[in-house]
Amino acid sequence: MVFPRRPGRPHGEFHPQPRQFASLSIVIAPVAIIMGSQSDWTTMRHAAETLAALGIAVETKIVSAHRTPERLYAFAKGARAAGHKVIIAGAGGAAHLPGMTAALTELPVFGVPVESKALSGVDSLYSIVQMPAGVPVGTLAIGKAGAINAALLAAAVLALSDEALAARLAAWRRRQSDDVAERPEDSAS
Ligand code: RP5
Repeated sequence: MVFPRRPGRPHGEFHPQPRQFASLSIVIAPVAIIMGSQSDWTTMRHAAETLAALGIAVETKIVSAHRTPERLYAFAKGARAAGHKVIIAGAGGAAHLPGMTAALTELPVFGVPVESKALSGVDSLYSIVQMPAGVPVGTLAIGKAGAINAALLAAAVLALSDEALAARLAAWRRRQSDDVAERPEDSAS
């Protein structure tokens, strides 16, 4: 099945994992990456790339809590039925997207505070991390590190029920360890 590019999806990113049901081939993306603005994509693409490296299908979408509240409601309410298992939500400034999403779905939501120009992402972090008891958002670090770690955390959740993915995640971490030199060199950046 071919999924057309839809407006509002940065780069039309979609990494399909087809599953065969009789003659019908459908695509399910266990992870949805949503973000408040196109400007968040430079950060959130690191989450998409990390998931792609682990062979996990993702759907990416711009969903703004402030500018497109109805899109947010429709997305969050339909997320489970769409086959998503984990949602990664990145936003900057008055970053209500992860919290509002978590309020509208029981799926796990990981929030990535995007580094804002005015306050370097501290505003984003505070907006996301201080959820009142009862509606959790797993909050990651500000910026690229948070986007990558959100993807790795999503992968770890999915790996609980997917042994092949658990092996890929373990291999990814082994490679990361292997890449760390024993001693620093003058020429290394
Ligand atoms: C938030 O406002 C977005 O998540 C973004 O980080 C921030 C700025 O958005 P733009 O003005 O760049 O669209 O909603």
